[in-house]
Amino acid sequence: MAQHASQLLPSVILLLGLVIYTVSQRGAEEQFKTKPNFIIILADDIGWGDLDVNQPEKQTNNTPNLNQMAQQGLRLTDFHSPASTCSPSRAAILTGRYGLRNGVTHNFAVNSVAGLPLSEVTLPQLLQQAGYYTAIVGKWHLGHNGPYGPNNRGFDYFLEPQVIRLRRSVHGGCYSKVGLPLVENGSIVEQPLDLRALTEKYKSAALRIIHGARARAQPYLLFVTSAHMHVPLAPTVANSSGDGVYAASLRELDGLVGAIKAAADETDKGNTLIWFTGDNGPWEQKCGGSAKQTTWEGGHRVPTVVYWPGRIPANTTSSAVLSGMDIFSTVLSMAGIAPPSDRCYDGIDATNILLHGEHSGHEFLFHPNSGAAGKFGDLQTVRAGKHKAFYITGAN
Ligand SMILES: [Ca+2]
Repeated sequence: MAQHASQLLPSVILLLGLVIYTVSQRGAEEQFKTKPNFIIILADDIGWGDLDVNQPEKQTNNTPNLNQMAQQGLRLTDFHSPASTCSPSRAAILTGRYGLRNGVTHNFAVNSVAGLPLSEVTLPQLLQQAGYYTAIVGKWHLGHNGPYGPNNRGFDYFLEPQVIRLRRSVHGGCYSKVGLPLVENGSIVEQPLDLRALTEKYKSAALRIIHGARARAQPYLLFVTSAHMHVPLAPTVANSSGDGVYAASLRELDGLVGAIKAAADETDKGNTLIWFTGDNGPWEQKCGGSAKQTTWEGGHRVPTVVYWPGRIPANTTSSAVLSGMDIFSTVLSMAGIAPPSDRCYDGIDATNILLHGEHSGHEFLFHPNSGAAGKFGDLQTVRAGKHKAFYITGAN
């Protein structure tokens, strides 16, 4: 009898293993069905007023898709980038922490050896660990060497024009002839990159990611970090000049947003959150002293629209004081993921503001110096309610 039982044992273990595997697969599939997808679109150097509906009196029509997204979702009118330049803002968005905590207070340069400190835990890392497919399409700017690249910081996939390697051409200060590489998962796939064809590449990669994740029934994080509206502006519309180039670039960015939204709606409408915002304000040439790098409003108040049909009430506006750092806490909360408890976070969970019409944002929101004056990263401007105190201003 004992011998008979011992002969049966391997079969029983095998059967049990199959049952556990099947149940766990079903469990994973059920989980995927309920986990929302997240698309975060981060424009570069975009101005608050570049969104048509933020300044209706100007009667511009450069952002019809974003206008429609605002009409079908929530427009946040008092939303601020966490810093007034690229790298510190992106680091804070992905970690939910000010640069003084996450270590990124300056822009990384072509000769920077490191990047976002490896001790930092990123939003894509946490989502990836929870079963999400994670992808970044566009500018990374948080370290381009060795372990500091996107694949090692939580992204399964990246497609990045390495703008950090951009150098001015000697031809009259123009940007026309640069050896800019397009990098996909660590390999150069095009060099020099044709900037005028870049938006189409962003679009096809983004749509491939959305459709691919849907085909696998896997939730996803798609982080689209377009180089629009950062110079050099290179819209596909030829022969533009002056303001025409800027407006054409804006319309191109808006078209990209529209294509991504259409793909999200087509594949998983009602289960996909789209959050559009900017990494910092525009160049000084566009808006005078209140520009990127400064802690004046133009430096960090960015156009922001959040869209989730069926979950976020349509055609709503909130003036809650919010920050790009809140994306970290809010997305994790919606995905049912708790961030590591061994560190402090500066972002807040804005779920109730997005989904339930609450209006209580940050009681205090600090704006770090981003190169205009004072020490990089120091919090020397603070917002409290309708008041804002400057301790060091920089440009006027
Ligand atoms: Ca920027």
